[in-house]
Amino acid sequence: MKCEKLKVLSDYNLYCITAEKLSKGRDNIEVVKSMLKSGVKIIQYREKKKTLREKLLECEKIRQMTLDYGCIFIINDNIEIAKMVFADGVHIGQDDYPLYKVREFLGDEFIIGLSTHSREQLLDAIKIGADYIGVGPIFQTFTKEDVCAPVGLEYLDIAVKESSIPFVTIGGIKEDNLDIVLNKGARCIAMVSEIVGADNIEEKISNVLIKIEKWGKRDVNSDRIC
Ligand code: 3NM
Repeated sequence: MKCEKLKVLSDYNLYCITAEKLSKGRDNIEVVKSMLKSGVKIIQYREKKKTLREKLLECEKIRQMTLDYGCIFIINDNIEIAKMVFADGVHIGQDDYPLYKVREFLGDEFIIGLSTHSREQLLDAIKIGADYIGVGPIFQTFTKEDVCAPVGLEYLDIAVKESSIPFVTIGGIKEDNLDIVLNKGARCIAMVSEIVGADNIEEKISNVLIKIEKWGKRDVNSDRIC
């Protein structure tokens, strides 16, 4: 079951992340609806400013919506909410609870993703049992407040060569520079502002998916075993 879900992360896919303050007046629910209608297979709920209660209520709705569409649902940081709404997984950062504690709390069937920004963190994430990692920020981004300086394409090269677990490439990725990271070997691409801040989210996702899927078709080794 988890292995099946992880295929979405190791294959050519768009990984969408919410950010209500960048969503041009639309709320998270409306944005997620557009993502689902556009065929997105994995969505992360990321919301820093709301109360736990508000986040729980939104996540309950999004859990049902993602189930209806067969979409994987990951929650950023809030491991308790992830457990309460039976999400598919969580995404944590280097300064959050240690992964072994999150694993203990959520169990083996939960997907746990960890943000990494260096080769050292990548190797450590594999050792401590992350199911997938974030690799970034590749380019400059203003979406994440406490983010480190861009790690550049060099770190992406390292992830392509050395990551034995699925990785999601993130940070400053737009429709316009997407080909650069795909050409380097990135497969699952995370975008925040480019998608939630688009005037027409469905049109934007459609354009982005066409590009990503084109690279998938070119890649004869596209079926990675998890
Ligand atoms: N994590 P945008 S960069 C949420 O490098 C997040 O770990 C990052 O937003 C990391 O697509 C990032 O708008 C923000 O640049 C990405």
